[in-house]
Amino acid sequence: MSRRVFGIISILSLWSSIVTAQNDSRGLKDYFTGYFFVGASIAPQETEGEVAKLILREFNTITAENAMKMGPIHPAEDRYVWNEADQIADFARKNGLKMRGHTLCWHNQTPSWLFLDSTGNQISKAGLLDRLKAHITTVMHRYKDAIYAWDVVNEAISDQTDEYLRVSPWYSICGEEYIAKAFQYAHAADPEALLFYNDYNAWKPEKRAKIIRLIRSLQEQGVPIHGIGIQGHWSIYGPDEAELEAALEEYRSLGLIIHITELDVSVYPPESGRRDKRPDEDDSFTPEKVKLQEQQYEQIFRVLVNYKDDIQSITFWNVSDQRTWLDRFPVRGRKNYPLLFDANLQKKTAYWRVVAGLTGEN
Ligand code: HAH
Repeated sequence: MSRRVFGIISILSLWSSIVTAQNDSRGLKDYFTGYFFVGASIAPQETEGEVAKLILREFNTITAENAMKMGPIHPAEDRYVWNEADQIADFARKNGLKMRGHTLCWHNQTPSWLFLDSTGNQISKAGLLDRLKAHITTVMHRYKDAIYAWDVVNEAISDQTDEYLRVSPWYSICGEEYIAKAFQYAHAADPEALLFYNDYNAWKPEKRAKIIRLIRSLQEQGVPIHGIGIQGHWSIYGPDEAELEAALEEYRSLGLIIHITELDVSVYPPESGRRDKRPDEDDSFTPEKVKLQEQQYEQIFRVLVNYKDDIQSITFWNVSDQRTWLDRFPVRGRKNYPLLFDANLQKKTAYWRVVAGLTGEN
């Protein structure tokens, strides 16, 4: 072989190995280009080390799992704790990731001072709304340059059949009005931010009807709301394709941006009450569960891709099976395997089923 031909072959083979290496480093964000942003909720320590590498390879959007909730970030009326939230926002800024803010007004993980006045009695409606405004304004101003979309109100709808709004302290003290107020304060704090109402079980017809009622009433009042956050806390046992499609059809008719905000596919049937794991309960990831999860992820993404013009972003709730909130909820101490990466941060078979659905590859 002449030196010239040898040289050309070497260059070609080098080029092809570079292309292969680049292809190998593709992540979900690359497969989903042209469909939606894809991301995960994270903890501050995940902005470093192996998990950070995985996040940067796979995702182009993040959410703070807990660090921006009212309890952690605003533990006393005149004190904000910024370090954990800052660490996550800085990770997004430094790496050019999009970021969703979660969450400005929720009934859980609230600080103990919030609903009490200086004498320890329940605070007045005017007092609580002033606090809500101060909180929303301060937090949104700090992260204006990093966060493009906020879950303004989280989980305000009741799960009870004969009840519309959840009877939380927000509702008991302010009535329905706190919801519109939260959106108005948020819009004033950052007129550019996309503002979302976010809730779970949003695919269920009964809850869906209440969410639609709330959003339509906000729209009729001229309240600035731009999106619906559908928490995807789903399971290998449901929802099925028809149920998801019916929900997405109805939500898209509101003319809002749709975000799938908290996606995970539990390997257990849904349970409402909290409890401890029973000693005899098998919490291994059996071949049967593996198979059902592959099928469920494939089916979910088959539907979501068909709604790519309405869905802007999909966020997994946690990164990998190494650490997920579902290891504690609703059953304390029962291991769950709800994500696309295993406990060693490796891609699961369900990952490849999702990718194959997008690209036709295996
Ligand atoms: C979500 N609630 C919250 O929005 C999020 O902030 C938290 O980290 C985890 C889950 C979901 C939820 C549920 O699926 C069932 C009952 C209550 C709450």
